[in-house]
Amino acid sequence: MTQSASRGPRWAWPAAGLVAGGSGLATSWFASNALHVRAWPVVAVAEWVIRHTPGHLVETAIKHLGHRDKPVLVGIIVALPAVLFVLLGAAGRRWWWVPVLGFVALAVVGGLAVADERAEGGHGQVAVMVGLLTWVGVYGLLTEPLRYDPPEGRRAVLRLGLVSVAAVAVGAFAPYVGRGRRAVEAARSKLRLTGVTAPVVPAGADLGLALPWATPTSAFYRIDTSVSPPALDPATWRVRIHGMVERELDLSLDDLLARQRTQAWITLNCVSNPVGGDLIGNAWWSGVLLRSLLAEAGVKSGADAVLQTSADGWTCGTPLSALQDGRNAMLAVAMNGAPLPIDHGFPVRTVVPGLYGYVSACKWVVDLKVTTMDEAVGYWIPLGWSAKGPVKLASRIDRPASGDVVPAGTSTIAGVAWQQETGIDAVEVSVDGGAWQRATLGRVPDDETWVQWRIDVPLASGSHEAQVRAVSSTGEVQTAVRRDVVPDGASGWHRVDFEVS
Ligand SMILES: Nc1nc2c(c(=O)[nH]1)N[C@H]1C(S)=C(S)[C@@H](COP(=O)(O)O)O[C@H]1N2
Ligand SMILES: [Mo]
Repeated sequence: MTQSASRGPRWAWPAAGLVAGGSGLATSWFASNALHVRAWPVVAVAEWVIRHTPGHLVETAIKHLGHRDKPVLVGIIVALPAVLFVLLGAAGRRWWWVPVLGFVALAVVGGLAVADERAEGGHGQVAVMVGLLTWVGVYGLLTEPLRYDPPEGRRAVLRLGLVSVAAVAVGAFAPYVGRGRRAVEAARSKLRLTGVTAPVVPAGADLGLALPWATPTSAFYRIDTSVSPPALDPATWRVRIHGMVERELDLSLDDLLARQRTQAWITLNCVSNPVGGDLIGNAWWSGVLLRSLLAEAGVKSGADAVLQTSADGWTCGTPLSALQDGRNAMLAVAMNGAPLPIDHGFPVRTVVPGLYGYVSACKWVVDLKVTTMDEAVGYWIPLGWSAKGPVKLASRIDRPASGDVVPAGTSTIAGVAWQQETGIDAVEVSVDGGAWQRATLGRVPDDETWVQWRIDVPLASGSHEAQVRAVSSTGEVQTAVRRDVVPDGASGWHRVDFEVS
């Protein structure tokens, strides 16, 4: 190599950086799949960002990006290195060591994020190393023809093309190796759960006016910190119930299924649900009551909480009382008559009516430690959320929606109201600031679900506004005081503005 070398076409260097970078991501993705490591370094970095973002920022992200928050985050976390790959590749034209140093620095970031994944062993670092070796090796391979004097441009282009095709192939083939999500999806579809029945909507519960009373699984909201949900093999899944108990339990799925089963309609909702929001759903859950499992283990006196841990290291602390009183708190194996979808916690998750999901509804649950409330500090608590999360009394107008234009005459206003475990006694609607009028309620099997309501009001043409408030079965009237979702759930009346034509 001589100093006077032209080093080939200028664009070939950043292109080599980009293709080498992409190749490393592809081979590390392949290694993660082959080694059954959930946290591909890119995923690990994305999850690290989520984990270290204060609660109200996560909240803002959910508000502005809706349910696209994670695709957006992964997009950013892939786009950012892409820009770096291009810059590093270009710099390599003059200083060979810049891309090498850059690749090493990126690998260190990935390695630290993987190390910070609580549920991941040393395997994750193998994927990081594979990626780094690919980066350096492929970059060397792609730029080698450019280092001759005169540079062999055609050979460089050929290599760029071949390596790009190979990288895409490796990336695309990755999900087919190892016991990844696809294999678990197959095991899930083969799973036959006896005693799990299809949901039958109780007569009179669905008023047929707005959203369905029973939320279809496909429309059920999803909230978790996992960028790549754990794909757990039902054949090897186990849950351990330990801590302040007389007899530790260590159960396989078959062990769990051999026990007395329960089924119930339960409405689950997220503490991050804003007034009028849709982070709430009602499903038919099948599983085993936690109260009987805890009785079997024998809770020692002095315990007042259970620290739940998922396969991906997420945790939540649940008051023992909510798991031992009469409610249908369960380890659920099925949702709406079918095995839990992977995204909703397959093969087993916890469902506790009356508590927000962040303190109770552990998906992919693998560990239940009976302990005390000050020890059971879950994932969200240090990020600014309240340690206890009982569901607040709330209601929502689903029809009309804000901005709707409805025909003149009698208008139907309809929606839902909820306070699981407490129950709804009445729902009241005020139109254009007028007197509160009682709505008609749907019938519900018990107080563990939301309640639909409707009211018919004659309205003249023009702009109108409607507000709703619920009254609980203890006589509490839903507060008008507006509170943000942090730290323990939103409050305030939902209002819609609409036109009558
Ligand atoms: N493993 C795990 N379980 C989890 C979470 C999580 O991030 N990881 N999020 C919780 C929160 S905040 C809610 S509201 C519910 C949502 O359950 P869904 O996604 O099935 O609707 O799951 C809970 N269980
Ligand atoms: Mo949540």
